[in-house]
Amino acid sequence: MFQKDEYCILILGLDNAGKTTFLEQTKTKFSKNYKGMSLSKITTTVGLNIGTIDVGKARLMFWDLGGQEELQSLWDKYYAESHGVIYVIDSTDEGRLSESKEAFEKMISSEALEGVPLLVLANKQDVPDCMSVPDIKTAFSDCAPKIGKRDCLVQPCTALTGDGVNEAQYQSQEALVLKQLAQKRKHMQEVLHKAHEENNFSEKPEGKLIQKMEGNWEAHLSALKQRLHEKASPPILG
Ligand SMILES: Nc1nc2c(ncn2[C@@H]2O[C@H](COP(=O)(O)OP(=O)(O)OP(=O)(O)O)[C@@H](O)[C@H]2O)c(=O)[nH]1
Ligand SMILES: [Mg+2]
Repeated sequence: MFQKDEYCILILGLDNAGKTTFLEQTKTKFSKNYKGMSLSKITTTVGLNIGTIDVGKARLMFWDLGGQEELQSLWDKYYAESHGVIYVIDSTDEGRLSESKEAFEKMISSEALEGVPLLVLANKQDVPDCMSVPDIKTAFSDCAPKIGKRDCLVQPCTALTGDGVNEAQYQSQEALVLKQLAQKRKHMQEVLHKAHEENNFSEKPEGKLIQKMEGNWEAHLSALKQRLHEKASPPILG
């Protein structure tokens, strides 16, 4: 039977950033016949909202967590299970941008999220004079070393109207494919190295195999990255 690839995506960010609005908007856009709650009726999340959508061959399961300070300590319970993180920023709230950056830095410092692709949404772009994507990138620029080799994209978004929501989903799906490839590659290498050790080969038999595999993998990866970057504003890391 045909089974979809399933991915868990965390939606994180400070309270009032627009995470639940984004999730509801996403469900409305991607699920036929979904009659969502009125967006104006959404109140602060105490606990967790879950939503599932199908995009192409992938099934994305979103976990939208509460962003209030005392709820942020619960975020890391979900890290180990997640394949991607969408981090939502309120672009109208310059006063809390440094607080948001601190929460972001703490999150990406967690070992459990190593290598997990990140999608940063500069939300509420409908509000005049809000911070732009370049403004937010500048403010977050010193996070680059901590982001490391992870894929990290910053996208403008208006969860309330749905602008940018399709692109956001597209990006996260592509980023997840990258993650999956990276994991496969790591696994293959581990298997090959183990085989080498167990058989005590005098010559490294896996050398060529890994080279071949890496050749394919790199080609696939760069093609995906190309597509990703064509559709998105440049990632934090060039
Ligand atoms: N103008 C504007 N307002 C938005 C947008 N997205 C969300 N909001 C508003 O921002 C407020 C907070 O939205 P929520 O979705 O509840 O925020 P949250 O991040 O889930 O907050 P917590 O659950 O407390 O962590 C609500 O009043 C939303 O209507 C947007 O794109 N534009
Ligand atoms: Mg919420």
